[in-house]
Amino acid sequence: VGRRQSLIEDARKEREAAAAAAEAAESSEQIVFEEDDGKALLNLFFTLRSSKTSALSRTLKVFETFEAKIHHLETRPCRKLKDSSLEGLEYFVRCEVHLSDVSTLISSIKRNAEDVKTTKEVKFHWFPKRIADLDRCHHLVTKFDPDLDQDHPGYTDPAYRQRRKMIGDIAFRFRQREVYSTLRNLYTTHACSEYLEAFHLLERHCGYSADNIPQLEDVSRFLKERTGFQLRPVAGLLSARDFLASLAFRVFQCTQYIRHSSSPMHSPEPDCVHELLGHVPMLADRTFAQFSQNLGLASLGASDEDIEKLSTLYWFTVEYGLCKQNGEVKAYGAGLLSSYGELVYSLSDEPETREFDPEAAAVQPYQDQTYQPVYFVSESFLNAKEQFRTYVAGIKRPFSVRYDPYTSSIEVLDNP
Ligand code: HBI
Ligand code: FE
Repeated sequence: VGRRQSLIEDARKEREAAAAAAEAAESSEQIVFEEDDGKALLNLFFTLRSSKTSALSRTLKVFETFEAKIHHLETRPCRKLKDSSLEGLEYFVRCEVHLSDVSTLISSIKRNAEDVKTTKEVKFHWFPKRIADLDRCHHLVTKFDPDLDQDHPGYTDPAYRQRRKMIGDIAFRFRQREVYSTLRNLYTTHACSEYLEAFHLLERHCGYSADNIPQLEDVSRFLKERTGFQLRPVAGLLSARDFLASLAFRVFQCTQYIRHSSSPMHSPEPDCVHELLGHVPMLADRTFAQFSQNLGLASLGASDEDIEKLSTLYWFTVEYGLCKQNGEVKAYGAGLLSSYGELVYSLSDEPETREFDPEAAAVQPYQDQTYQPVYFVSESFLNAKEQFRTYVAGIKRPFSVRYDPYTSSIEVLDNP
């Protein structure tokens, strides 16, 4: 018990130091998201096939990302894989993680490993310490839920259940303030000036606020007036080819659902937080909008290899790009501006940064499970746009394309 107590004590001190540092970095506004969320001891059993060469390093990266303290790690040759052509190792890992990271950590491990089994012991539970913390007390007891409990008097009444669902959704949406306020506090110091300018307009004119999710149509109308971009609802992640093609028409495919409430700070797929806080403000900048459309135009009819390169370029610019402004480095990538953790990380001393070069960025391996190991820094959007023009000239296509804004259509010109 003594050792346990001292571990808890250590963890608490670390968290307090981190919180104090973050607080010092902020201006006068309070930090709404407090990271002290309880700790769990997690036992993980899984198998990694030796044919998947990067599985081990990816798996270890997951532990690193979630700052898991590994207490024990053991391996043995795998006995279960019947197929003799397959070989692997069985792993047993015991580690200490934040309670709120447990489910994301496990699902990340499942992407690389097989036969994942887990057990969890809670070390201590987080509890609210100020009234704003009640945003995080949102775990419903489903016992008497009219949608799930057959004995509920409303179970067979669809109209009643529909009404209950509507009311329930309002309650859940109330928690939006947590993500919004946390990110908003960071923008002043971390976001580029183009982003900040548009963000303030969106707050003033489009219903951006901590307790409101704006309507797609209002935001789309705003963008249309600024840069001609419009939003189009999409049900989820599209293929890179389809997604890039829409950019050629200044159409941005925008998800409308919100991330699961059990994991407010993280979403594995794009959601409306990512689109509205990450992409939309940047699409209101003329140069950035033109750059985005040029990416789209270059993708039309391109080979699979070129699509792969263009989508990697998209990744290191539109999603994870950094840029220089008045001697400082700022973020303009949507993946950064919609993720508290990576936004702070990307501008810290930790990651490697390189000068943006389309040739290099198009083939740089990237991470979609943890923070990026490297970021590309552009001199300016104008500069990036010009560099990209040169890059596109090197892509071979038996035809060229031109966008006609009067008819919103693509003209295909055969090359002589
Ligand atoms: N689909 N709906 C949607 N939203 C995106 O942001 C998105 C996508 N498909 C692919 C993609 N982004 C990028 O990773 C690039 O491949 C273009
Ligand atoms: Fe995105």
